[in-house]
Amino acid sequence: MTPVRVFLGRHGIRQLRTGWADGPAYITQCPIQPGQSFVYNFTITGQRGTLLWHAHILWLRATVHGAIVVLPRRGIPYPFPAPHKEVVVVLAEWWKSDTEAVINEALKSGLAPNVSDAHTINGHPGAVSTCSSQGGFTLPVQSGKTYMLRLINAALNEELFFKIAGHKLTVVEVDAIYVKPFKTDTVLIAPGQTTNVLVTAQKNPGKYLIAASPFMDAPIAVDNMTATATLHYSGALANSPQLSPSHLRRMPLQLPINLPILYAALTPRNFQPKSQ
Ligand SMILES: [Cu+2]
Repeated sequence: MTPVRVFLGRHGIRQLRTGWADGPAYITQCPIQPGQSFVYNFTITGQRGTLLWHAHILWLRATVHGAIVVLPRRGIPYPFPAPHKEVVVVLAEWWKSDTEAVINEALKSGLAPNVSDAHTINGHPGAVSTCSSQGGFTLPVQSGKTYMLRLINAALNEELFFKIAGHKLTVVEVDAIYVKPFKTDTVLIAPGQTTNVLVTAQKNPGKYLIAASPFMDAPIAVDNMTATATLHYSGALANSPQLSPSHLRRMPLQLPINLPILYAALTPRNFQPKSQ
């Protein structure tokens, strides 16, 4: 791979008095040259929540990205019951080709860039017929416990639906701002955005499909691959036998009903919580 210059940006961090260290390359700062290093030194004041950092030059953000988790100040609780566990879930895209070649070709031809070959949930596309890794990301849960998923859309350009079969999601935070909690089947997240959801393992112990698929309401090409992961119950409900790993493997995967399809234009509008 050719060495490339890179610049890292943090979405949503208020860079008080360090604004020179955030923004697109060549505007507020020169990119970091190959072989060089740069330490971003900034103070986060009065902020907490889930945010995204990614490379901010050309299309390097396709793979150079990650989560920023700012916890509340010590002793200050969440404005909702504390979850049993917190899990970062990064949704992204995957290309077979070099993404720099893809964007350079588009800039040269003036045509839309090629779309990605798969979507991913924590780096895995899940059960995709053209991919040798069939496993995908697994979210282990214990019956009766509540988990907070810090969902991040790190895709380049695509808005993504997120859904877990049989389980409601309670949205508690969007873009590092607490919201009045509301329940939904499906979350829609735009690139660069984050959503924290609570999910309680209160269904029959088993395996449930987790899915991320794109939303597009314009007649342009889009990667229409659905990324999948699995929610696994590892504990047992009171009065029900402990599930052994081999038993769990044999259980049928519970599929989500009504995963929004591409061009499901009504869904984003329906997703708006009712104002009260
Ligand atoms: Cu950005």
